[in-house]
Amino acid sequence: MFPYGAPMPSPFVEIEIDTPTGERVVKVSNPDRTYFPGLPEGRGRKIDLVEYYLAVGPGIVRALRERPTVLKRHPEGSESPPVYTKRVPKGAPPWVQTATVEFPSGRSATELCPVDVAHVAWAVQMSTFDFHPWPSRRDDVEHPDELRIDLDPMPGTGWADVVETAMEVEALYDELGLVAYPKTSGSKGMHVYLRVRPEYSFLQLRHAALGVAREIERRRPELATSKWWKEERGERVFLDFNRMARDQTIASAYSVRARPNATVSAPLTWAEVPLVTIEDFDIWTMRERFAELGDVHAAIDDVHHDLQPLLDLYEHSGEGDAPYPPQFPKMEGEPLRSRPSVAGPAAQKRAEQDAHRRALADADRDRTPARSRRPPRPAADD
Ligand SMILES: [Mn+2]
Repeated sequence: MFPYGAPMPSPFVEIEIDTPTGERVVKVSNPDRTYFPGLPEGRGRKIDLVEYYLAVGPGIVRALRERPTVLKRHPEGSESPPVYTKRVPKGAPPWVQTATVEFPSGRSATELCPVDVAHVAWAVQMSTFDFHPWPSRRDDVEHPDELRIDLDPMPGTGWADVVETAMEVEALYDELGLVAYPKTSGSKGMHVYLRVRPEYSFLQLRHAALGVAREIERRRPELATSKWWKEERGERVFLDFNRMARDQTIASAYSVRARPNATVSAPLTWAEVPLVTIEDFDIWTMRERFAELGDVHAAIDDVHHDLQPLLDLYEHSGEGDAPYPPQFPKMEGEPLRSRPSVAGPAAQKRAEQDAHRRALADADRDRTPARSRRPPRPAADD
């Protein structure tokens, strides 16, 4: 049937998926390909990833719905480097929804904009492991509705410290009448999400994240830090405010991480936070949990909060803005982007020259043909 020299057809399965706008058929090629070689035989295949996402469908759709989404793909499996895909390729099925976002350079990208679980399955066919949605939605991309506090354990700290820091964030929010939602990152840390009214700028959300980070540091200086420079962080949990810079993203709830045991970012209740570990939730245990409990973040869209109490924290800190990540041009309101240990008149001069060069390069880039430049990548650790 396939004579010598003729290409073997690649195996595939077709999955029929009901959506609110009709049935979609997603073709999954090479369903038996191993994506997680660290899992037992037949537990970490491509088709297992598809079936996981279908099993938590309402949860992953709630996390991604109407959000421009960057796909973190691992075509060669969990042990290979990721490919961050911002642009939906030509040849996507006609029902695939997109959203166009603009970058400071003036360039734009047409990103996947999931509206149902068929979009998620199609992304997994494209070897997507985790989903990195914008904190805003398609109809108003410049006004985020999701404030994300990202807790990263620094060397010398561990999960217990992350948990303690998360509970401090919860105590602060509780005092302010804010209802927030915690989840494991699926990697090493934890994320705390707050729905806000979509009427604030990205800069305001960044300021709010900085306000929270500094307040937690003020309350628990031995436990938590808001310092951008690693030399100043010490053995503390870092509240990474730069995740709220425009065009920075983190892995969504239910996202599968490229870790040997296929851990996932697990939505939690606050009561569960002190009782669990990252490893409690993988593509198999989360399926069981979801079948039993459903989405424990199902109410996240019910209340959109006023951001002002957190903006007040930022103002009261009196410290102004903080440095941005290295790939950003000099940003409005940003202080000297220079490590304190090298700060001084000479460093000041160098930083000003760097900023000048970045500004020139940025102006230059605006005249450069789009395809010659790569978009900034989300940071690898979140
Ligand atoms: Mn993180």
